[in-house]
Amino acid sequence: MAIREILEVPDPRLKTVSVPVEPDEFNDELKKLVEDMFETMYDAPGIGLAAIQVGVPKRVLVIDLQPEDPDADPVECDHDHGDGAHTHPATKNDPRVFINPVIIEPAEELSTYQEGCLSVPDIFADVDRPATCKVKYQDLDGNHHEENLEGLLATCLQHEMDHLEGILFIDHLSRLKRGMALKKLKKLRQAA
Ligand code: GNR
Ligand code: NI
Repeated sequence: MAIREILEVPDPRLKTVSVPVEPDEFNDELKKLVEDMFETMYDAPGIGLAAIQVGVPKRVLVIDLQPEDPDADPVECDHDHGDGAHTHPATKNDPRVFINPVIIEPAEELSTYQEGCLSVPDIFADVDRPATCKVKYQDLDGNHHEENLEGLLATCLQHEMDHLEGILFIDHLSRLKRGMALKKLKKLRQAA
């Protein structure tokens, strides 16, 4: 496992349209990519990551809405496995992998979340997106799945799927707001 470098604006590679993972590519190299993506995302920390954000233009994304907080106190386990008292991390991880995802039914109803992006650090802005969506995707073994998503998971998946098309959340803002966001980012970088 390795933490990879996350590309940031204005890196032109973030505008790449990613290519599908082919049937003969569901192999150890793909598993290694996904492992590294999780490690990179947890380290950042973030709740989602698209492969292009680590420079790999493949239609692969990972999401975990409940990353383990390394600073949180562990909690006492509430049941006995016969091995005495023990603790667990405070939050449970829920790692999700979506390969070649396609949205088949976006809802008409929109919801608004304040979004951020590891490739646009320290900038946050409200984005409207379909509140729920049905997605089809493949898992690491190449098996096909369909699932209805809602809430933050629906939003995050759509944010990640935008990355696969070379689109960033700031591209959903008005020209004025996008300009202000990029100016703020420039200023923050100068201060750093
Ligand atoms: O960590 C992230 N948080 C987030 C918050 C609201 C909507 C989308 C996201 S995704 C982002 C990580 C990231 O940049 N993924 O591409
Ligand atoms: Ni992002």
